[in-house]
Amino acid sequence: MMKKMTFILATALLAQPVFAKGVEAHNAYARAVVSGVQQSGAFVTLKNTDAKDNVLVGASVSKRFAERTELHTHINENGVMRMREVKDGIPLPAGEVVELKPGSYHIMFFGLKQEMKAGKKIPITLKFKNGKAKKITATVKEIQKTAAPHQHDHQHGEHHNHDHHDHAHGEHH
Ligand SMILES: [Cu+2]
Repeated sequence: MMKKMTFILATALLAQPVFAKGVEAHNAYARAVVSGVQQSGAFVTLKNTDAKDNVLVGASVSKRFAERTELHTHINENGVMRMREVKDGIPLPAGEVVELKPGSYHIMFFGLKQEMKAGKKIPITLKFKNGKAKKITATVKEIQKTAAPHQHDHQHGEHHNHDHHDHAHGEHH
């Protein structure tokens, strides 16, 4: 009995450095857009479980989905939200959670080849500064029903819609 417990403990301790390291990805989703719209965005919550800072330096999808994938952020420029490519990547400080979300950091698709319908699964490869890569699957969902993504003048409205959606969802319960 003692021996067995010691063995389990030792295994757990040995296993820890292997499984606790790296960047975890949770809740990956992409914005549904109507047919003909060429751009969309994807979002994911990343947790850097390493003791070292890391950076999300790139993201890619199969050419079957989109021509090009970039990492973007939104900045407030004199009260107007504008989108910018983040050339230096998205910082992932050690031990911290970074949420890619509408109005903030996001993965951006250009030249969509397929309609981004709700429920569709998009495999995305994330690349990190430490040379590691991670495959995630984003589920397409409706984030905003009307305007095309990244009409940045409407960013404020997007937030309202999003909040409203969450609220409405809560009321169902
Ligand atoms: Cu963008």
